[in-house]
Amino acid sequence: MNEILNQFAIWNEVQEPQPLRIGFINDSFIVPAGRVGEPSYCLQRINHHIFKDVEGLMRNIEIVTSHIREKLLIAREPNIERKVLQLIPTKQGKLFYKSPAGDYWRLYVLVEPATSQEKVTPLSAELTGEAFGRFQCQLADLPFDALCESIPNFHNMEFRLQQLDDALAADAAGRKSACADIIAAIDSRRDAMCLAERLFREGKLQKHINHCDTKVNNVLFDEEGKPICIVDLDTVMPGFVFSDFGDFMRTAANKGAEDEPILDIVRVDMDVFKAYARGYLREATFLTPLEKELLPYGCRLLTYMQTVRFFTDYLNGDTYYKIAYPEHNLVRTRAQLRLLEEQEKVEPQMQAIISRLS
Ligand code: GN1
Ligand code: MG
Repeated sequence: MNEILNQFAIWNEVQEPQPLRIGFINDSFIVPAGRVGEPSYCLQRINHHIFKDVEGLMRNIEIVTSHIREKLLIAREPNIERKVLQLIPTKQGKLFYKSPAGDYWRLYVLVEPATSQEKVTPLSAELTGEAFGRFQCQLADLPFDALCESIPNFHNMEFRLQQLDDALAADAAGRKSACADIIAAIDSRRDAMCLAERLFREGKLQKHINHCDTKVNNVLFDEEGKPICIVDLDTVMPGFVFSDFGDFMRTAANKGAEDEPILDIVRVDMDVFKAYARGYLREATFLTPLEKELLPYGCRLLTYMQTVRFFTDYLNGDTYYKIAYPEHNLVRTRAQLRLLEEQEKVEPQMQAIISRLS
């Protein structure tokens, strides 16, 4: 491990790296400072099986973090080092180090003191909405194609349905025949859910730089419970703004869990919806009228997309998502499908809230 650390251009003495048990995708280690007052670091091994273009991914992160840093500098913001992630290059000036073993490593300055949250309250949802709205706004003047897709077609609904169709045709795990109701529910919504891709092709809708993993645990909070920094930038890439809005609502504005087995618990949490939307719209001042109008659609879109992704993985025999028990992906699929139905019921209320806030 010291051999790896030694590749990076750090100037202070540090202690032995300690494994950090966060996230399922990369392996993270804290590298504590040798002396009080000097920076500590976060060392990460990037999962290059999921992120196949590490070079492109790291370039994305560098573009995004320097763009935000520049904005903060111009605004003469204090404590910039806590407000945007800072990559430490290697001594060769590269953004990552590829070890002789073929692993990819990167180093960030640790943002501290900071905490993260797994669950939202309406108050933290509003502050998180501001944080993600500000993040998108800071990046809104970057051309969307300045970044590559670190996972190609990640939030492309047409592509996700194609993957489902391939899984249905192969039926690798022999699970299809028992799932006719799910297939029918997905099929009846296909057309409506590919609207964004169609509007984009027709030139009626633009892409922006999105975070693409807008969960509350990807926001760091300060000692007073205020968001300071957006983290987990691996999936930052071009996309539709309402996808980020929708993915937060899918994960946070749900009274049940993402894999809730008791479907009657799954309901839209309108207090969280309202609070996040209020915070988000306060900061995301760059939205067009169409993008605002499509925010509730974004909630349905991301929930539908997750239904399709979990179901595809179930049909494939659980090859992508980690599962805790054999039917886990099926339970997840049904829970997301129920959330989608609940979102459809409250869509007019969601629309009314967005118009009131706009
Ligand atoms: C994955 O690992 P996690 O929870 O950050 C997935 C997201 C899904 C989510 C579903 C790279 O994210 O897109 O929405 O699971 N990330 C990737 O819980 O596939
Ligand atoms: Mg993540």
